[in-house]
Amino acid sequence: MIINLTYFHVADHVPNINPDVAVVIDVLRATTTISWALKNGADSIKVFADLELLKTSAMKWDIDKRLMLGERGGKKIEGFDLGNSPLSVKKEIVNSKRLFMSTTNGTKSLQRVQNAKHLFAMCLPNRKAVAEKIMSMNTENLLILGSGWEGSYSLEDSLAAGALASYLKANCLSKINILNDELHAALALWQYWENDILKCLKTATHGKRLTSLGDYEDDLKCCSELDCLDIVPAQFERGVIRAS
Ligand code: 3SL
Repeated sequence: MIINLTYFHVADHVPNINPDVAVVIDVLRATTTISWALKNGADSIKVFADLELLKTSAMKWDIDKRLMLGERGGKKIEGFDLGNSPLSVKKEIVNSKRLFMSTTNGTKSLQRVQNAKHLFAMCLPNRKAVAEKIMSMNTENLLILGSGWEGSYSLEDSLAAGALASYLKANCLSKINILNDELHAALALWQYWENDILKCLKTATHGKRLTSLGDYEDDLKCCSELDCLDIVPAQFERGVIRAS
């Protein structure tokens, strides 16, 4: 068996195909927040690129069972229950709730590949869990999609794409075929930073952007942890993600 892997930096780079398996990465911070929210008992997360659609959809849900998460430019949106910090989705807040979520880039990437047969959200904490899930599926083609920042490259998403490819190459019985230069570069990036992930996140433009907005040290630490979460966030219906 062979698994063909491709990686695209941002949603707009993805060709018009409906992949078998897609993995979306937004290390800082959407997919890290999604993974922690599900770990802490959130029922599900519905993702939106558009804020008005989010509000309309949320209003139809029982008020005791819903939370609105919104981030733009790294900050919580006024009027929303939570922003986009993985530290804010505590058990006592999100347990058994439906989360309605929109972020600057991550939710856009999740929407871009929502026609994939299987769609997973990955961050560094659940890299191993997602990789093991893929290895159990007999897939032939895997599309990895980063989120970047407003259409441009981000270091931390490429680092995580390289981390996933590296795990698959080391552990999968199938032959792993790296199909594009973006993923070769991501693998090289992983080899360079794998022993100092936090430093990589702090070096990244988006890490610096967050740091300039306030005290995001604990967020960066949380987002840099590797293989500590056993949660695999998977799309169950269009735009809705649950733990699988
Ligand atoms: O771009 C996104 O989707 C967010 O994850 C950005 S932030 O980390 O909340 O600033």
